[in-house]
Amino acid sequence: MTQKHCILIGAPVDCGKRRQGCLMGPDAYRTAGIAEAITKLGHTVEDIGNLAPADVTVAAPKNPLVHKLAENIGWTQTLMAAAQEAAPRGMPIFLGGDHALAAGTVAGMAAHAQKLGRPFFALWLDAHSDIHTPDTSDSGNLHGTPVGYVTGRDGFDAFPPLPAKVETQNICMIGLRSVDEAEHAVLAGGDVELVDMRRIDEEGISTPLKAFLERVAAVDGMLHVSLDVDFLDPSVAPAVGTTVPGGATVREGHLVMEILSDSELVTSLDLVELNPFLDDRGTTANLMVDLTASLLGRRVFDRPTRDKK
Ligand code: 6HN
Ligand code: MN
Ligand code: MN
Ligand code: MN
Repeated sequence: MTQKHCILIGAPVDCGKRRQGCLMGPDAYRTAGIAEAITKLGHTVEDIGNLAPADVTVAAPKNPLVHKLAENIGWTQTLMAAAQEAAPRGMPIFLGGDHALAAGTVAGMAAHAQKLGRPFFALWLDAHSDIHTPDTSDSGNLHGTPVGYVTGRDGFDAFPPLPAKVETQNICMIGLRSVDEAEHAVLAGGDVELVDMRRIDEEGISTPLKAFLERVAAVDGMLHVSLDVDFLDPSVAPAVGTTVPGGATVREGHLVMEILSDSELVTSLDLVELNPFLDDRGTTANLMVDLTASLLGRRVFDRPTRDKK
């Protein structure tokens, strides 16, 4: 694959939910050798270290359950700027941190795409759809809201204004198996491409993924991938607070990454929800690094040209 300049951006976001531990994520990826794995594939790596949230003050949220609103907004501001600073120089890889960070990373990457005049797409690899608003969330945990924010739903008035809204028809969610009622209500009538686990069981994971990638390629789109640890089955990726049984296998995870790699369409990546405190001797951190390596070109064998499609 073409050589990339990968920019590692540590985002120790831990305010998107109550259970603590994701703040250790960036260092767990470094310990698992993410930079070395990427370098070995022939790419260059720059690690800008860990960022900190902007200091903001906000009025009390309408929904009293909402947890750490100001800190979430501060991170959104910081990461939106960091994404736009890094994107012109290479491929940003955001080391999370919980999924609340995607409000900033996705909004920032969408703003960058808009500047270039290119369509922007997002692939959400997750058990959850994360399309709540602070008002519809019944947990008050804002890691369940980043898709709501970037698609311009109402209820984010205290957040930074969106520089570029992400079109719902440009989003594909793969791995779904836990969708709240309020989320179901928006998704069922909408045009987000929804690939739940049943569809994966029946069609295989490559069919819907390749169909989505064809749409991205057809318009020379930029593609952001947001990989939540709980996309994977908890038996192989235990280090996450929101485990849902019946997730993707190790091979399904790698196959997605290998197909994405072949497509050469991915321009940014989030690695989110890793809680090293819950890990089993680094298993999950290592798996996430291996998946990143597959996305960046690691192969057992190259596929013979005659097979290529
Ligand atoms: N994640 N829908 C649940 C909630 O609390 O709103 C779970 C959210 C999970 C968040 O996957 O990053
Ligand atoms: Mn998520
Ligand atoms: Mn999730
Ligand atoms: Mn919920």
